[in-house]
Amino acid sequence: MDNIESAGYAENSMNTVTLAMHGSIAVITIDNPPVNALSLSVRQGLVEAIEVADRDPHTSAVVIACDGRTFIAGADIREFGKPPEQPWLADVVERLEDATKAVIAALHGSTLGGGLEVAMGCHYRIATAAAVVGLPEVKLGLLPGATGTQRLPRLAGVERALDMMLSGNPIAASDALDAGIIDRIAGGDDLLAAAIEFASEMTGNGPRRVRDLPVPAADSDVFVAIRKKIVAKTRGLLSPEKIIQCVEAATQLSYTDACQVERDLFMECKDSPQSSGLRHAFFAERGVAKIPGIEKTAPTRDIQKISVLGAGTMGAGIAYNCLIAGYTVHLLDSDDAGLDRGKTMLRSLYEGGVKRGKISAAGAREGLHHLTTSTSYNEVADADLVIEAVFEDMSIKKDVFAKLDEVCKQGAILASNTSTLNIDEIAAATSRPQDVIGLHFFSPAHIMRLLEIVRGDKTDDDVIATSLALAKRLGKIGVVVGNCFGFVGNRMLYPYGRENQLLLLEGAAPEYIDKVLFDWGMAMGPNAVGDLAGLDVGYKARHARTDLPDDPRFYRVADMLVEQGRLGQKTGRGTYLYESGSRIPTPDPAVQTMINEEATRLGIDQRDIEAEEIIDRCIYSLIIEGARILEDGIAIRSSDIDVIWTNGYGFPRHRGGPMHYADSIGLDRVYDKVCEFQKRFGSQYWEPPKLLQTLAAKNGQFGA
Ligand code: 3H9
Repeated sequence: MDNIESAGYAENSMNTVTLAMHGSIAVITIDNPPVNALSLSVRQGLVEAIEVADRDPHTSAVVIACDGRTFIAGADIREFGKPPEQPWLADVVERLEDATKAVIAALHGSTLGGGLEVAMGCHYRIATAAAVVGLPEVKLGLLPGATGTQRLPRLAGVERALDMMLSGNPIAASDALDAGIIDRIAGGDDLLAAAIEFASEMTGNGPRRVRDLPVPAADSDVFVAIRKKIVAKTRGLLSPEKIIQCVEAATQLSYTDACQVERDLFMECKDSPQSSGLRHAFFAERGVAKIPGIEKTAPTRDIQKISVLGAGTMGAGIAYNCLIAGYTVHLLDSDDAGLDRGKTMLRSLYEGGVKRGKISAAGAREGLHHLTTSTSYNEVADADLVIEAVFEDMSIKKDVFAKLDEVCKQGAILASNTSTLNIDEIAAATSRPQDVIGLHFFSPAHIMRLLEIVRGDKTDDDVIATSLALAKRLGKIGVVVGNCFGFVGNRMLYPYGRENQLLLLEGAAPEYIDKVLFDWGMAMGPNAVGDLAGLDVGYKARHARTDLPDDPRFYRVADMLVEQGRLGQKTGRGTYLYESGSRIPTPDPAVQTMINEEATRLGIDQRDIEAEEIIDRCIYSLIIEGARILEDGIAIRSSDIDVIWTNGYGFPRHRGGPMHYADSIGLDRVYDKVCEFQKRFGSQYWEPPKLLQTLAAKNGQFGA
């Protein structure tokens, strides 16, 4: 292998792109860890290298490959917040395609976004069998902006291309081969050798340019149908509609004109607050694993067997989650009836998994083989991790942990799935508080991605590191939080729910509040959520507290509903009515009458309340509690709070999370609004936190 310095190129200034000869094949290699993103130096290096290879008389064909764990995983997302620098990626792609010699992309790992656009600018594509390819830009509020919206329909057809770009999900190499996106799957395990061989074969064929392929015909019905299909899912998101417009342009305009449409719409998306929110969410989720004082490589404890205590909905969901992640699981309940319920639920979760194609029938049978159940603690003795999911009651939890302390082997991790209770008090029931941690799963446990990892005062670092690794293996995002009532998520839920409850008394109908917040982007309105979760859950938690505000309006409506046996969906009646077996809420005039009468009794003058006030009071109450959580050191950083609310509480991801949302509107404006609410509604709930005041005064941000 020779460098072709004689031809004027060996490597670019940042060493991210190199060019070397393998016989007459020029191999351009990108090495830009961790994911070979298309940073400025890579774009420059690619242009320089292709120029050299193209004019070198000894070069017959060119291979583009990547070092490290993946081919190019996309544009460098960190550059999107900065002024763009030339060469633009679209020009790089065009330059590769303009080459007069065959250019072959050799794909391994994840070829995503701009990476696939580069590959589609090459004349041929070969991939390893394990490679995946996709255009995930939509997940970042973007569209494929380097000719991807024009190239993919030419290769894969309009409908397949729309499906890939609107879902953002990658597809396997074998599917990409079927769809015509790649030309060959490398047989052995030496991708480079296979790519060089492919290049030698293609030398005689020369370039085959995707832009010269026709766009397969698609009539307008295709676009009508796809818009209809995605409308409910995309709810006000900008980029899915723009992606459709780009593909429509591909079917109607010349390649050059349609590329201009793509360019303009890409810039609109890139500069939108939605994309900024989604990009923030992307990096925030990758930031959570960075725990000050605990290295990513910190030692962890070996977890093979997990005991789950409590075979209720939550316990069975956690057990299922652990089983499909490949752990050996033991499920314990106090009686056989409880265990039977848990086993039935586990079986039906497996059946659902098989039906949805998430797991094979053989996999389901195999999974159930790794499950044991018992009503005795003896089987817990050799568990590496115990996850307690019994009633949310401190005295019961203390009894359980005292028992675990007696029976569990030394070094076992003892975790509580408490959603609110003091983890240090639970740990104090054992002689080994260093092994105790909170693992707060969200319901349904096998679906919700969030895991709040609650570190106690004495929790060992390796217990935290093990919990983070466990979250990853369970397919979850683990966020380490401190110990206080409700931790981060539920602590913030209190003021949010409180404002909803006050708004009800002040005259806003439940269905109106829910619609306003749903339209703003929340997955569900707070009243529908309360009915789904069960109003008794919050009731019990509130009534176990001794520090509630002295305010007869505080969660008054929810308390009355529970006291009337209206617990939510499970009783067919909560804030709303539910027909038997239905989850669709119907407003109940009797509830409205009850609220109105209670408002009169409490001396509250009901009024018309604008949507803006509902949004501001609910969302700003979240923000100021988030600020207090930061002041108290309960969250490590504000973006962790955002991850919790976007993944556990249905906060719209395109708004980034409550703290990013506050940063995006400006903390001075947030502070002014909080002061206005303080004047209107009093200091009991609207005292601006010091942190907000300080940051607002210096034009700062929570996320700075
Ligand atoms: C695009 O291409 C637009 C174009 O169409 C048009 C342009 C004009 N940039 O996820 P991981 C970092 S939009 C910068 O933990 P994994 C990430 O932050 C882009 N950085 O690894 C993390 O850093 P740190 C379309 C990036 O193995 C580290 O890499 N492409 C980028 O679990 C490891 O990441 C995408 O949306 C990036 N593009 O998963 C793909 N990607 O260690 C986005 C990653 O400091 N990326 N980083 O925390 C992914 O989906 C996953 O990272 C991937 C690897 C599957 C590749």
